[in-house]
Amino acid sequence: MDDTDVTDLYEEFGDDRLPPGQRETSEFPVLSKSGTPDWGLETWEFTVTGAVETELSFSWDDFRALPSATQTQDFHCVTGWSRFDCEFTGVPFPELAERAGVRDDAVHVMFSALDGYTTDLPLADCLRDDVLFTWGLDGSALPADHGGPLRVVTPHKYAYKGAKWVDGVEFCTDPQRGYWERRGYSSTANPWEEERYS
Ligand SMILES: Nc1nc2c(c(=O)[nH]1)N[C@H]1C(S)=C(S)[C@@H](COP(=O)(O)O)O[C@H]1N2
Ligand SMILES: [Mo]
Repeated sequence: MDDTDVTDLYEEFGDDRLPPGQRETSEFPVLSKSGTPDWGLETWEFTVTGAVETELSFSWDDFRALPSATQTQDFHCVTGWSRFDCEFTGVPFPELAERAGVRDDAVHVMFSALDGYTTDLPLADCLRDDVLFTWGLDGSALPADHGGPLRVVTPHKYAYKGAKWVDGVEFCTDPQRGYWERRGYSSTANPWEEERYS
């Protein structure tokens, strides 16, 4: 499979691959607000709603039939660790956006997840090929603790912008705030500007 290395995307934002105040680790810690939710692939459903021409709904098999990409990416946690060279496989955000047809009045995106987690980003921060709805990690199925069957990864943002167990994406005509954003974390979350808190 094609593997694109996007670990140089930091050049858009700063001089160093490791953002300020971060330390590199080869571990992949698990951080979840309330543990790993239960799910079953037979009942799993993913929806695309809001300011779109066509709202979409996918079963697991439908979702897995979408065109996918494998990318080597870095992962930056707001608590201070970064894991380099994660190999993620999944569906690029623009692929889904194109299928739904994003309306002109959409400006923001809200992701929702099976554990009740939500997180938000400006639309422009989502319309990037490196924002992936990910089901594969380092050549295996994404482990449930890390958000399997499906999570979002956002290599240009702190990792709380990537909803684990993602089950929906809503296009919004106004900015909205997600779970951590309502509790004082940055809406924009650019690691190279150390946008940790708002
Ligand atoms: N659904 C959901 N997604 C989530 C979280 C969560 O609690 N629930 N935590 C976020 C936070 S704060 C971080 S740092 C990353 C951690 O991802 P990891 O457990 O794979 O390291 O997931 C993010 N996505
Ligand atoms: Mo986090």
